[in-house]
Amino acid sequence: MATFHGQNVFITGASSGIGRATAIAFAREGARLLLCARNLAPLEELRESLADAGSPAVHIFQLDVQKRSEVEAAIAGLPADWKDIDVLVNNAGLSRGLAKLYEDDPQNWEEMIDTNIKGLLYVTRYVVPGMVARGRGHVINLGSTAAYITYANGAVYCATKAAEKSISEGLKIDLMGTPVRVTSVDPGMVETNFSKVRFRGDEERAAKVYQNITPLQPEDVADAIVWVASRPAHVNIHNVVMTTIDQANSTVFNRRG
Ligand code: 8X3
Repeated sequence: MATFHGQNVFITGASSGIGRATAIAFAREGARLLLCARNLAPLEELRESLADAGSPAVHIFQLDVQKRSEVEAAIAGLPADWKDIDVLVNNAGLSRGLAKLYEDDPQNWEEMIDTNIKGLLYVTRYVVPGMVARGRGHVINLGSTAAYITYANGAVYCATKAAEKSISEGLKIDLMGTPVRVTSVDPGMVETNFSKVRFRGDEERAAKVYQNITPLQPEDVADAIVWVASRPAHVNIHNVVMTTIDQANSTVFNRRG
């Protein structure tokens, strides 16, 4: 029997990158998939391949995690057979800009703080009570090596990931006495549209980020997420810090050539 047979796995920001790869990885393990993203079209496109990969049921919905009342309503309004969430992957997140803090556009900060911190908090707030009530559940937050060492021109992005690290640690403490697990999966550089989003579509600048380096792929991170979620129920993996072989921490890279 597949590891996640009969379990509901909820992934935010599932339309691309790590979220998409995680959906496919859980589909292969037989999970029922509850997926949301700001754009519905890529989720619609993904639906068939998830079924092909082995997911017995997929439920998708449009959600911007930055909007608290919409998050609350969407989770409260889930169909009965999707309400019992076993695994929550708080993946939705983004970076905007790479600039000196004192010169940066504050709009960039709003988007990162509202998505990476507040969005994660809202989803967690409305999903975790059900996990506690049912006596089962696992929250997996997407962190970053940026939480551990701040890099140049990335003060606010790094701060949002440092906040995610504190939130994951605090949530684990608050869940003591319950069987609900908390994990922060903290990758370094991953080849997704992360840099394209950061540079607002500037493909040339985004491509330079991954130049002369072998970055992690979204599937590498998805693999770690499924691994932490498939440990025995009494095992809580707190953090997975992972980078490509060409990265030592958030500031040290081995660029060839
Ligand atoms: C993503 C890692 O170092 O590219 O969180 O910002 S980094």
